[in-house]
Amino acid sequence: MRSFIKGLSVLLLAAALLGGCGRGNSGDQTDNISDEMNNQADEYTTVGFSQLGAESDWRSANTESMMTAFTEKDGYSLIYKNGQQKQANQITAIRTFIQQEVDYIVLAPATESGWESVLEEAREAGIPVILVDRRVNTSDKNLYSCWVGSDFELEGKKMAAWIKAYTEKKGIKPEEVNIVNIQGNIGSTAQIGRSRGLANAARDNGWNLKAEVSGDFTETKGREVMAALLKRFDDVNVVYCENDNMAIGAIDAIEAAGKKAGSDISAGEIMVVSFDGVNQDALSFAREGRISCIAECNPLHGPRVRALIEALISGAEPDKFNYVEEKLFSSLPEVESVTVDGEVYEVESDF
Ligand code: GYE
Repeated sequence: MRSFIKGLSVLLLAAALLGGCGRGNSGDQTDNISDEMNNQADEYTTVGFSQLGAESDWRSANTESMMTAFTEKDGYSLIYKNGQQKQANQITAIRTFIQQEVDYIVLAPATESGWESVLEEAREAGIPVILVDRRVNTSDKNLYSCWVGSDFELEGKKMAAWIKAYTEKKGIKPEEVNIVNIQGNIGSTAQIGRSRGLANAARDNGWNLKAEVSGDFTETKGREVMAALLKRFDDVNVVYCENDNMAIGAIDAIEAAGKKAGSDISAGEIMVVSFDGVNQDALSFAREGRISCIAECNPLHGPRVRALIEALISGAEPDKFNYVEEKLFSSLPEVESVTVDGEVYEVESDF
């Protein structure tokens, strides 16, 4: 199919060259457009990128990283589609990419389920799919070439280990730890992993996980959900926010209710912890102690996806699952490192 496009381009190019003497007359613009299209088909590796939305600073940084990794100067033509948080939009985008006969499809899926049919269509069209950030849960893992992103459950486990170490150091008993989880979009890999990390730790440590409510990874929803939780419970002392944007919203709600976001739980402060470490305000909050700890989630996947595509182009078979390394950020001196599954993770205080 794609060699047909190339053949067609050659014909169109020949026609354009033959008609070259006509340049400067009224047909000019059309000629330029078809020339451009031919060049694109011939010279560039075309990549269709279905991004799930623009809900957070993490997402914007991720989109930006993709845009700068796939430029024409480096031989790529990137077609970007924003799915606006809707899987249906992402499915339409993938179908459009298939019709456009792109060389590669990169998918950042909103949620894990419901991808079988469209990925099957991409496979039938012979277009490799690379997953970035979140995952899909198809039973056939050969519906995509490979994935790159974070180990979200590990992020959750590291955060839980930090909470455990901190509260122990401060002499707070497990049964006095009253946590609410402001979750990301339900069914997304980031939510599933981070929620699981906390729920398992709460069960194992004997903490009270009082509620789990989705804040859709947005600041507005984070604020709304936290305001409602403060009305529902008067003893919450730890707020686990599955991203920084929701943490910023939650802190707003805490302060609007006349409480203080901070780590001094025994003095009635409400400890907020979160994930990402991309939003500059959140990082400043962490420096000031209004956010007690942030588990880093690295969004700069553009060059990683490009390396995977280049491996595929060269005929290599990249690893199926490619994880990025991440840290914990906290300006509180009490916890210097945490150990999860036998691995030691230093807590970075200089960020
Ligand atoms: O943590 C959040 C974003 O999937 C890792 O999605 C991503 C998450 C990220 O909206 O801020």
